[in-house]
Amino acid sequence: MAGYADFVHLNYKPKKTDLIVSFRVRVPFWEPVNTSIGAVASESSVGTWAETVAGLKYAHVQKVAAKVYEIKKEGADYWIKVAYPENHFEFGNMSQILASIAGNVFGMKAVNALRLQDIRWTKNLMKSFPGPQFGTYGIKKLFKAKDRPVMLSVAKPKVGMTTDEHCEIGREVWMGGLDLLKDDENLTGQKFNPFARRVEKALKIRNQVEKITGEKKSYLINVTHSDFKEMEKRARFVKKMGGEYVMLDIITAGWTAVHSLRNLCEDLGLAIHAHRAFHGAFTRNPLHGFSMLAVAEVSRLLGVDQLHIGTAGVGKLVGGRKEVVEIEEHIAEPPRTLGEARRHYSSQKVPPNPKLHTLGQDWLNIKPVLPVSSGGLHPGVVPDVLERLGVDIALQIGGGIHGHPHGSYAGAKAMRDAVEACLDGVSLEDAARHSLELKTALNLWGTSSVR
Ligand code: CAP
Ligand code: MG
Repeated sequence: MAGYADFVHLNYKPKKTDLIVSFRVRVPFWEPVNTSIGAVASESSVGTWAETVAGLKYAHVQKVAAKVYEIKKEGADYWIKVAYPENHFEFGNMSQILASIAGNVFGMKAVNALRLQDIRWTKNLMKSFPGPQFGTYGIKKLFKAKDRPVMLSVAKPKVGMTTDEHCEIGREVWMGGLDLLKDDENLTGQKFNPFARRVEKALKIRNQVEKITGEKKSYLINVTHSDFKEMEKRARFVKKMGGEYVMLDIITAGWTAVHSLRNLCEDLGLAIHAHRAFHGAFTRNPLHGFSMLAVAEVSRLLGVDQLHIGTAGVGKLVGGRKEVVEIEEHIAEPPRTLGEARRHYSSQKVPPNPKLHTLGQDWLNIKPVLPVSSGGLHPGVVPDVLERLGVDIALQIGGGIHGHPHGSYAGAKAMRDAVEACLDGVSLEDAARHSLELKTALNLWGTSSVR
């Protein structure tokens, strides 16, 4: 019969048609290793605790069963690789795929902790998802930003301002030189700032600023709602009002919302900005949960155009340099640092990284996703972020603009002057000689990270 340990096959050679998952497993002291590790493959594919389930011996069931084919001990943990025949899954159904590989397994007593580190997708499974509509190069084209970061600011305070106050901040950051205004993750359609009124008023101001500056400006409008019908209504309204983007809190809304919104945005021709609020509940603990790298891969397959990935250790939120650069390399082209020749869009093969236990991936011709770096940034740390993540990113600064002593316009101009200084190879100190706004920001926050 098939006990948990029967799902361990160390001589198995994975096929191209196997989806591969790398897990970190903390085995309870009282559990034999192969039983604990076999349980991960069993409970995430076809098995259960009862070894005498007759159907487990059927050949066609075994054909879609997972197999542990590699086990490596590292300190107190085991790093394992599990192969899942792709026909185990329903093609095009991300919710089912995750219900298998990232479902009950996290709660099993057979493991003390379990972390899903990376997924290597099969060609056929990847092709069953939409991928980004615009992706990095479509977004950069919109703003004529082929050799610079896209620059954006989220209005602060996060929520509570009136629609007029919020939209006036939009005017200031657009006039101050940024490409995008952004709603905060928890601003949707509250009474004090109703959705439709905000969209209408902000886009009217955006049109005025475009005329004055001659520059393309846009707005990341948060359509997140727990009722998809309402979300659809809001996305259609954004289109009607001439917006180019919708923003979605992908984790609190869920993968079905992401996939459905992606399909809708194909019809509407709207780009999707993916905010990842709530991810820290399961990505932060290196011993247990689901990695941000895996979240980023799922987001790319479902087709968001830009995704928050962190600040690589510079800002206020967790997410160290190695981890964030690894994520960037999986959703975007490898970082193009300051001064490097522009890299053309190409299918992107990411090599495995044994140190991080990531599996590598050939992304075929699925468009790259524009990485968004945000969280505790200010003009003084722009060089650090661009040095770590390159220029093919979207740079978001909220408090570091609206906390500027001379207000949001000055804060936005300080950010733009800092970015331009980096692209011109000029130090911020030198640039500040010609920019009172940047000088004031440096006097207040210096060039070090916030806590
Ligand atoms: C940043 C932010 C973003 C975080 C999200 C905030 O504001 O608006 O939501 O960056 O984190 O609410 O904190 P500040 P991440 O610029 O004022 O910090 O980008 O890591 O997903
Ligand atoms: Mg926010």
